Amino acid sequence: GLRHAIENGELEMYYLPEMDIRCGKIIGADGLLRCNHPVRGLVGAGEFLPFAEEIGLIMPISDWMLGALCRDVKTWAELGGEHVCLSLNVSPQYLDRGDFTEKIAGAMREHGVSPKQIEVEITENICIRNPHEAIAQLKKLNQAGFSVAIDDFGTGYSSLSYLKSLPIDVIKIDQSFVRDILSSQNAAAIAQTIVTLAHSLGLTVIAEGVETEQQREFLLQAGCLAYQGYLFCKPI
Ligand code: G
Ligand code: MN
Repeated sequence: GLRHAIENGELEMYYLPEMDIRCGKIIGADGLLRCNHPVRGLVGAGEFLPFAEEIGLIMPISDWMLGALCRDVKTWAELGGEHVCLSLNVSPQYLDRGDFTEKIAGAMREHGVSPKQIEVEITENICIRNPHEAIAQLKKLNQAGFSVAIDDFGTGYSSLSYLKSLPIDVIKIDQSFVRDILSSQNAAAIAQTIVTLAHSLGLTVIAEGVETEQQREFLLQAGCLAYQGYLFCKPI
């Protein structure tokens, strides 16, 4: 089914808004891939991307995502939307490809989109598979003007020392900490520490998976300035 998903037009981009935690203004959106399968319905990326990686389909699928994201950035601007940054969730295999930066820069030139309008989101684990290669790739992206976010922060295996050497701009607190923020002192302490750490490093921090007003309030008190999650809306 996956092999036919692209030709059949089953791939779709959904966007989960990212908000200023104080005023609720939309500052960006997390670009999430879905497969709208004729029988299974809407399938989340987590369910099919591992297979796509295994059978070598991650390249065409990621190429499709990149094109779709650029088109959507342009459409948003043409409709008179305020400047927001859409994030592209990049799979490790796609980043490993040596020409990633050229690829993304080429797609943006083709669609007339500026690097300021796209943020590249990677999970921490990318960094440990091949740290030297990952650092080199991220530096190239950074030099080309793209901002880079570390997704699901706190759940991977990366060493804190990567934060020192990686040219990243944004840390996204994993939703597992946010989910337990009011019921677990440990989760609360970890979330608070990530916020403090990020700010000390001069990075932006976004809390993921915020579902209740109480969680938002806690994060606001913790000094977190941005969030995403079902409290505002589901991916649209
Ligand atoms: O990879 P990343 O951590 O960005 O994963 C985003 C996934 O988490 C998406 O599939 C999205 O639908 C889901 N998600 C986003 N916000 C929430 C939330 O507030 N609650 C729950 N349960 N899931 C969420
Ligand atoms: Mn993400």
